[in-house]
Amino acid sequence: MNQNVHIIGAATAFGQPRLGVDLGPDAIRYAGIVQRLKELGISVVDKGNIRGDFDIEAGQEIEVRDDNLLNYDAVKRFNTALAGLVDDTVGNGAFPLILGGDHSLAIGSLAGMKNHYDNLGVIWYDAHGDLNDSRTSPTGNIHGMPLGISCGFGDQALIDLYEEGQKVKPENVVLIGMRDLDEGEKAYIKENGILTFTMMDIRVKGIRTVMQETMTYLSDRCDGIHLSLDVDGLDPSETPGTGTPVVGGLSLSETQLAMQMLNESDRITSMDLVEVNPLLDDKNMTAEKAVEIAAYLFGKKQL
Ligand code: 6HN
Ligand code: MN
Ligand code: MN
Ligand code: MN
Repeated sequence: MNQNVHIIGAATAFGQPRLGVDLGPDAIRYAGIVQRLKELGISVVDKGNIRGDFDIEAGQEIEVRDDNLLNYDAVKRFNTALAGLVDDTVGNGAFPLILGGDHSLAIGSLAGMKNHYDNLGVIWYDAHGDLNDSRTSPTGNIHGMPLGISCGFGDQALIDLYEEGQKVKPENVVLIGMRDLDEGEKAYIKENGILTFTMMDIRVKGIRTVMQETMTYLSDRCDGIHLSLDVDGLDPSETPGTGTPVVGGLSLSETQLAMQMLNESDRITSMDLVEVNPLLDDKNMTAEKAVEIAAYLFGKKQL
């Protein structure tokens, strides 16, 4: 693992309707992310939150369009800025740790990674596939679309964000923790043969086997592996502070084991840690779990 981490606060809520997820990066900071990684011997630079004309005002109207892509312009501008920061971070030899913020930020983080990796693998650890486009989305919320967009499916300007074309090949994607897939997403997974581990698969095989199969699958075909971890991949009893919780998820200890295995693989190049919403949380416990998850990815062990 790259021992040189740059934290990028992606304080966006534009991809979904619940304000507060833009406070996620600061909630994770208050839960001690910098100190915890430093204790593990990691060099950490906190680059702060993305600034610009992105401020969210309380009570602001959602930009409603007739094409089922809510807050389209803000999502596009925010992700263009994020892509540039991620690109520079990797160019400087650091590991980008992107704190969210809603999951639409993965459009920007994957676009920034593309400049450095032609065959980037993506582990999407989430209750959801985030593979909708404007036609299949039941909500119009762009946080349900970033993986589809990055694979070249959906709105062309979002696909071409930062750099023209598809950022990730669907055959380089692994979905883990799935339990709330929309019909269009199921069809996309089948059409593209995306390696998918539902919660049912995890209950049958165990997380250890699932992670082994994931890394065996990605190792040879990919030049880097990006982990996009949505805290709603865990069960809401573990991570209640998130906007779209789904019961029946992964436990913290399963997630710790998964992260430990990813640490040992030494292949992870970058991470999104997203959908922490302190306004929906109980005493910041979701941000604290997020810190614990990151600590295991960077080498924390129980003994
Ligand atoms: N997330 N599939 C639903 C939708 O609105 O497209 C939920 C998406 C949730 C997205 O949790 O990042
Ligand atoms: Mn999710
Ligand atoms: Mn649903
Ligand atoms: Mn997600």
